[in-house]
Amino acid sequence: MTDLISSTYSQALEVIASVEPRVAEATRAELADQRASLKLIASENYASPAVLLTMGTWLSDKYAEGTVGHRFYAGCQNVDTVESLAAEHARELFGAEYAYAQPHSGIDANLVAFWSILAHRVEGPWLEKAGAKNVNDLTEADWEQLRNELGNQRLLGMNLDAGGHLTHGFRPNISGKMFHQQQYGTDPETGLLDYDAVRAKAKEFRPLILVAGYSAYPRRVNFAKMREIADEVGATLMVDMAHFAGLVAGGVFTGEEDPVPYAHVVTTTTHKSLRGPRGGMVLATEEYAPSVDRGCPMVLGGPLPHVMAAKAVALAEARRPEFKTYAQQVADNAQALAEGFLTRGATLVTGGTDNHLVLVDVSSFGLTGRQAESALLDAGIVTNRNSVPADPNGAWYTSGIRLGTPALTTRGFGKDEFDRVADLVVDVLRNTEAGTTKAGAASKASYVLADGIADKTHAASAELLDKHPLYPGLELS
Ligand code: DSN
Repeated sequence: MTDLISSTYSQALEVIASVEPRVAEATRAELADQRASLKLIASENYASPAVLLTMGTWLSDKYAEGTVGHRFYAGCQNVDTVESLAAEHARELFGAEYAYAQPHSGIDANLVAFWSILAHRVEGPWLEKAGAKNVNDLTEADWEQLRNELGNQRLLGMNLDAGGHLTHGFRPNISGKMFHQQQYGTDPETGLLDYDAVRAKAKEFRPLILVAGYSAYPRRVNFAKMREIADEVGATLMVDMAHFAGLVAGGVFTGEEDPVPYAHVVTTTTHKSLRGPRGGMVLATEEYAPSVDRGCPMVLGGPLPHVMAAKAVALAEARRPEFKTYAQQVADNAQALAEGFLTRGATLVTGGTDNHLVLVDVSSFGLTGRQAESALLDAGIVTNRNSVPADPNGAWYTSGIRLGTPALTTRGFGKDEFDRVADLVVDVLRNTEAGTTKAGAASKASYVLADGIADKTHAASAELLDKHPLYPGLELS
């Protein structure tokens, strides 16, 4: 099989090079770069060759606006097949009543969720009140009123610097403009979610939508409690599980930590811990299904059939028993990484992790997140800077770095290797100093990495990486 994959990719790159050699070169270089670096970005992974190959076909050439069996274009029978398969695998894998495989990304999935909740909760009852069957029956005055009602809804989501995502009501994102939004944070002492505080805020603010989920919170969430709060204030519970979908799929998050039985609408990406193609997905209860199903053309452009096909392949992979082993290892490795940092004196937000990521507060090393991220990159360690709660350095420079285990776990790293990774990261941070601007003023971006550290770290990483090759057996000619 690996010979077949090697010759398939080698020939494909030749075909590409015959038209635009620089694209073929960049594609080759990306493989080499990914093979040679410690990829610790918590939202990245490595999809299987089957998933990658599925994206490179003529399914891409088909327009298929609409939904399965109800398209605005003729000749969509094969797109119907792949979209139905993706949805079926998603329903089975997550135990969801309904799955929508069209969103192109996580942001798109969240937009579909927001608008379908608004359609279900606001537009539907409003049309009834106005005596209209659908929006085409409305007068200009009706439209004005409907627009006001849609645009005056309240959304309560997690603060960005507590670990929430920018689509959960952050002002620069459309979610922070289309909703009256408020945010809940985490306990200032422990960094943990305080459900009583969320409840108090929800009771005071009475949101239409309560959003749970995160992109940088290193702990699990109790979704039964979040649903209880949503019910108490009459809100729709929407959970964005983009980061931890793989841990749900792999049975690590079960019971009250599994959002699917508790949320009305669940959104996800498919390329993070779920290890599929780059894309998004929405799961919903039957009650919300008809409005989610209107995602395209409500807010989405034409679906990407080649990517939906790859989602079907990835979800089929995630239904295999070995995915459960993978997901458990992701969580075990995150524990090992956190312990590795703590034993070396680093400060972690919430003091540890029980999901797939850790958030290191690098201010104790005298650095901003931006300086730490850059120094680590020089040493071949790819992370991303991230705010910590009440971050004095804001969202651009930040005071933290976020590290996740899904990608290197796919390469076969275990707990010992993640302890070594913590060792390498701490060594780089200890040997980095904050720099100054050319004029000698303090700078949140400049840094000085001690001589020899980058080379030493590259060599130590190479030892780990060589033991766990990426796409083993794949050789490009
Ligand atoms: N960009 C993703 C992440 O890194 O968490 C979320 O959108």
